[in-house]
Amino acid sequence: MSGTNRPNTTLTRRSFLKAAGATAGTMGIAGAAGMLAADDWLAPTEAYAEPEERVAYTYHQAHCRGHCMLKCTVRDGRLCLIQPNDKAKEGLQTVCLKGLSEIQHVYSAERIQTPLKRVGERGANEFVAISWDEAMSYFAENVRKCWDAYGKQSVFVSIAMESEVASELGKLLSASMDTVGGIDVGYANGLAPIYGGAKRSGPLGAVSAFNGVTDWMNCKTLLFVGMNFIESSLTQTKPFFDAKDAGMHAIAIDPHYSTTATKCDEWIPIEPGTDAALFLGMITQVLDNGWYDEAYVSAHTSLPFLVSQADGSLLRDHAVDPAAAAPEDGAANPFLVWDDEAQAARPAADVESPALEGTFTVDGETYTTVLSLLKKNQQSYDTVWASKVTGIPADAIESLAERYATGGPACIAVGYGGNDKYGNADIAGHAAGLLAAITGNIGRAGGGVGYPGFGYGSAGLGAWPLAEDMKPSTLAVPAFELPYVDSPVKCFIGVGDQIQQRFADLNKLDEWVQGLDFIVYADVYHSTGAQYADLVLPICSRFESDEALGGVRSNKGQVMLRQQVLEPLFESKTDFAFERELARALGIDASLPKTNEERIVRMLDTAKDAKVAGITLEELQANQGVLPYRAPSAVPFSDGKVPTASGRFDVYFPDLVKFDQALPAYEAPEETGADSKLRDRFPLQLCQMRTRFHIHNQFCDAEWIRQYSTAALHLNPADMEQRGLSNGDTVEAFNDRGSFACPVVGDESVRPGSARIFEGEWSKFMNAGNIQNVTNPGISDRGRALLNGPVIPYNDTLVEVKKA
Ligand SMILES: Nc1nc2c(c(=O)[nH]1)N[C@H]1C(S)=C(S)[C@@H](COP(=O)(O)OP(=O)(O)OC[C@H]3O[C@@H](n4cnc5c(=O)[nH]c(N)nc54)[C@H](O)[C@@H]3O)O[C@H]1N2
Ligand SMILES: Nc1nc2c(c(=O)[nH]1)N[C@H]1C(S)=C(S)[C@@H](COP(=O)(O)OP(=O)(O)OC[C@H]3O[C@@H](n4cnc5c(=O)[nH]c(N)nc54)[C@H](O)[C@@H]3O)O[C@H]1N2
Ligand SMILES: [Mo]
Repeated sequence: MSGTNRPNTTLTRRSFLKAAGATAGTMGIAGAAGMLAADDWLAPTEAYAEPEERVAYTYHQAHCRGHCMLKCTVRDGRLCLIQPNDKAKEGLQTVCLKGLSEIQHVYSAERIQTPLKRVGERGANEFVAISWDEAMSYFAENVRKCWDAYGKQSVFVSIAMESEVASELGKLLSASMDTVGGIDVGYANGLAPIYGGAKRSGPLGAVSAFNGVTDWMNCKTLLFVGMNFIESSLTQTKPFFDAKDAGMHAIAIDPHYSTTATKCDEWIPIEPGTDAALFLGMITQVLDNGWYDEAYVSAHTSLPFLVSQADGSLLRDHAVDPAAAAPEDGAANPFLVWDDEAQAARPAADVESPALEGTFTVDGETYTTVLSLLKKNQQSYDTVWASKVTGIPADAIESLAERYATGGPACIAVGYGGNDKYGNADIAGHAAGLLAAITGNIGRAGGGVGYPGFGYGSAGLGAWPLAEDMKPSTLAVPAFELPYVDSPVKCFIGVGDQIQQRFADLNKLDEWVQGLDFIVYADVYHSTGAQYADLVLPICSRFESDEALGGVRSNKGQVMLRQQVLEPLFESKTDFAFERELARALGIDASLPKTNEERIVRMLDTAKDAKVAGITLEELQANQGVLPYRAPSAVPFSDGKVPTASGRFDVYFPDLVKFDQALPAYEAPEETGADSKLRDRFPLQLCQMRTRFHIHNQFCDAEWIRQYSTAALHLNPADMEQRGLSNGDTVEAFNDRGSFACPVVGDESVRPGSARIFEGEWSKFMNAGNIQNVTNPGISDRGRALLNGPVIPYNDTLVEVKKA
């Protein structure tokens, strides 16, 4: 990796002369040069009497929920100071230690400096440096080979959330794309059908039933369920503490004494993977005590609807045609309820107080209300049962249910980690949504259920119009099943480190990877996935751009601009520049914008959402690259409109009758469940979670961050003692799928019977192997029938641990 474009070659003549002429009064050039010998490409900024300084604004990473707007000071070509952008909205003038660490991290030794072509065996990590021109010809040649031999869907594009504009790459190549990703959809699979959330267009679908963290000011009781907010939403924790100061009672339900649990009023430890049982127990308690809101249930939910005893379908005005192109909604084909006065089944909209319970005969068939069926269903799920499954004392479940139902408005904030990464997460989501629905906590200020978003709704910007035929191909196989099933995919393009992050069971993955024709890795850092690639491409960080403008985004109630802070370091390019180069090499660049500025202006000009429409580039530039949304957001569903088939909260799922899940029915986790046979050999559940120090695999290499966080397996001291382990020992964690090794640390906050680790650690920072060597790729048949497909049950993983 020699001959790269070192930044000190871009030193201006003026600053060079100044550096050369510096005297002992400042810092001598000899001293500065000595200090900088280890990284000789750094400009010796310390040596200048009058530094050349400028300020520019950009946004930082988004996946940690931060997307902080940063004010960056560049001195003599080097990034030297990072502060929050003081024009950002109040409460969003944030930066965390990850942002501050960028002063060092953008210059990390792990940056990919130049395009690299594999020379050794796949996986051996041996490459030679090539030019961008060579890289693009090589890329285009291999894509064409795949197109000719197997068709366009043989090229698969997988994109990290952080990459910019790279989703266009999938369209550009008409490639197969990651539509069913198996990640962050577990709870949503059970929640979204209740409020009509669309199929994964955002994490919880197009609409969420979470009101936004700023609405916690109206909340009296907050449940964090498998949500370590203080670490995984670090820069947006202020609304939480403000609400607590205003009297909100917060409860963390978590197997471990998480950072969030330490900041809550109560911590309720729970057996991993059993959230559904807790919610089911709470529902029974609420129903038995009549704590549900009858008026709300009658008017806003499907609980009064009539279920056929024969086949579990809902009674409608006329029979549903299974072959119909689009399903009929409640306006075209009303859902019926029982009208006591008329002694007949009538459209829900026409009956003010429908029968909530009872069994009725309509046209000779027997029907029961959803509520009656629920009460029957719940007979198996009393609090004693829930206590056995969750390990939470029955009286604690009872008081929790009472507080939630009677101490509202109450909000349930669920995590994308925790139980979301279990095959039974949809059942937990269904039960959580049902609990919120019967207590009237959806569509109400201070209520809500779902993953905690910031609360300004999304406000999409426009898009650059590509040529008509530039659409992704459809892939019948869910992306994460690619390694394990037959598929047409022969070429894998990972934008961001997808091979390590988006699959489980890395050893199995390895076999698949060896059989592929061509693998590309386009990333900022040389992380684990790079080692499998045939071609590695250097993308630049959010601080760098070859043009004055690098991008535009809309998030957390603001439109944000990425200005050029630095010129691209080394030979790196923006995602946009890389895509344009590739399109040019393939001769398909005609419909692409010529510049990033052109693209940004178009995205702003064609934005339709009233919250962002009319915001111009000039206005953004005049306000340090950030502007607040123009219209406030309302509490979702507070207008009484729910985009489900019935227009109400649909808590009964007729499509899942065949899986016995029309109403939530408990299912234990497959691998880690109490009855699992594997428990004898691998007694520890492996919990993988986030840390405020990393974003998945990002910042693992950042030296300033490494002072605080390096790879370690955390065990309860009792489990350490049982295995004869001491703090700092190198241990091997293993199961039948594989193993990894790293230091072990005793930690009282870890639940006995679990081992805990921060996911995303690069292989090179482990003593051996990768966390992903042991993770569970298993998926269920029911999973395939769910709204967003099955989940990768990362946390449903058992291991044993021994001294390495
Ligand atoms: N074992 C285990 N695995 C897991 C999980 C788990 O709990 N356990 N969690 C899963 C979850 S929830 C998720 S969301 C995924 C996340 O996995 P990813 O979606 O891959 O994570 P990101 O943080 O979005 O992206 C990380 C990559 O993008 C690169 N990158 C950063 N900025 C840019 C850019 O501007 N351009 C380009 N091209 N690349 C950039 C980073 O260097 C990094 O390699 O991981 C999943 N993997
Ligand atoms: N700093 C930082 N922030 C991030 C990310 C990051 O990588 N770094 N990643 C982002 C992404 S993509 C995601 S998906 C989110 C995830 O963020 P979170 O949803 O907060 O997920 P985790 O940190 O995995 O786990 C949350 C909590 O669940 C607990 N838990 C584990 N198993 C169970 C269980 O079975 N039941 C219950 N009730 N609790 C359980 C864990 O102990 C942990 O405290 O974070 C986002 N924010
Ligand atoms: Mo995620």
